[in-house]
Amino acid sequence: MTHSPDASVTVLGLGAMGRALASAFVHAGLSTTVWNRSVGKDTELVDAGAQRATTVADAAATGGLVIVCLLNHASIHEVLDPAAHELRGRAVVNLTSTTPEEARELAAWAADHGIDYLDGGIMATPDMIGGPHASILYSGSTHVFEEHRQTLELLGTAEYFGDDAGLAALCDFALLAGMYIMFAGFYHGAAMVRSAGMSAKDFAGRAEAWLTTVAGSFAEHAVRMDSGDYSTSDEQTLVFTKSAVDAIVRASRDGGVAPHVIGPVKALVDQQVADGHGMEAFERIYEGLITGQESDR
Ligand code: FVH
Repeated sequence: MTHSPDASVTVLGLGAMGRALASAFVHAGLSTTVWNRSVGKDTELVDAGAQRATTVADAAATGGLVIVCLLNHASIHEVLDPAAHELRGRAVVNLTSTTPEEARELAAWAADHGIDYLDGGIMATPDMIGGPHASILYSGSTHVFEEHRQTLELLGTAEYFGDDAGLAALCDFALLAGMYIMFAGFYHGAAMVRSAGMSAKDFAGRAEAWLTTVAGSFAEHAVRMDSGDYSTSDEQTLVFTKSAVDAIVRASRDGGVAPHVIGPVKALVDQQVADGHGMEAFERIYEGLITGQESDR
């Protein structure tokens, strides 16, 4: 069930993202209270109609939905802990990036203080907020999500993953991991062609077309990954892939490019071949990534 957007919203944290969030609320006509640790970042928002709060407690006391967008997990506690009393009974949506375990810890802290907590992972840059390509993943309090959904949709598409507060952060970080590795792959390719005088700009168009095409096969790969059956009748076996990746590593070195990015892919392929899976599909390297829940691996 959706409701009308909230009459009032409070945004704690006015970095680049917090300002974009607050701006979307102000421009949608919501009564918006803003607070930031250091002064000066609220000027444009106040000029546009936002109300300035000088303390977190004052900001929290204004009522309505509370949106938190700070640097990290530690800064959330620094800001919210002293205002826990004022936040009792209120709905808080945290859009600061945290790990899933940090999000769960915040949900437990909120529950201990009578605060209704929803966690969110923003899949957008500040300039995208309020536009058609902004997406925000949520998990935690079902009540907060349902009650404030229409307000949250002013920021971007809102998707709810369930009442485990860590799920949105997990999916957020999983998508970001893929993004960083993809960009590093693009930089590696650009470094290779640079040795022949091709600019990164010229390479970018080719890389975009190629990566967009091959990304179309994710779902096909996922069938093997989910089933655990990596048998294949086509020629793209791990032995074949090893030959290709080994050659790419040699070509990189010949061109003066360090194997820092491609090297881990080679290591994963080599391990699967050494373990006797050479005639299975490339996707089997997925199994080599599963190490249990040890950290820093
Ligand atoms: N910007 C982006 O593209 C990404 C997109 C995806 C999601 N992230 C996450 O959003 C969080 C905030 O990001 P941001 O871009 O607004 O970050 P900054 O511009 O660096 O602003 C940080 C704000 O946090 C305040 N702050 C930091 N430490 C403390 C503290 N100990 N106590 C109180 N406030 C603190 C800082 O205040 P100030 O320095 O201006 O006084 C800013 O308001 C982040 O989790 C991204 O991962 C954005």
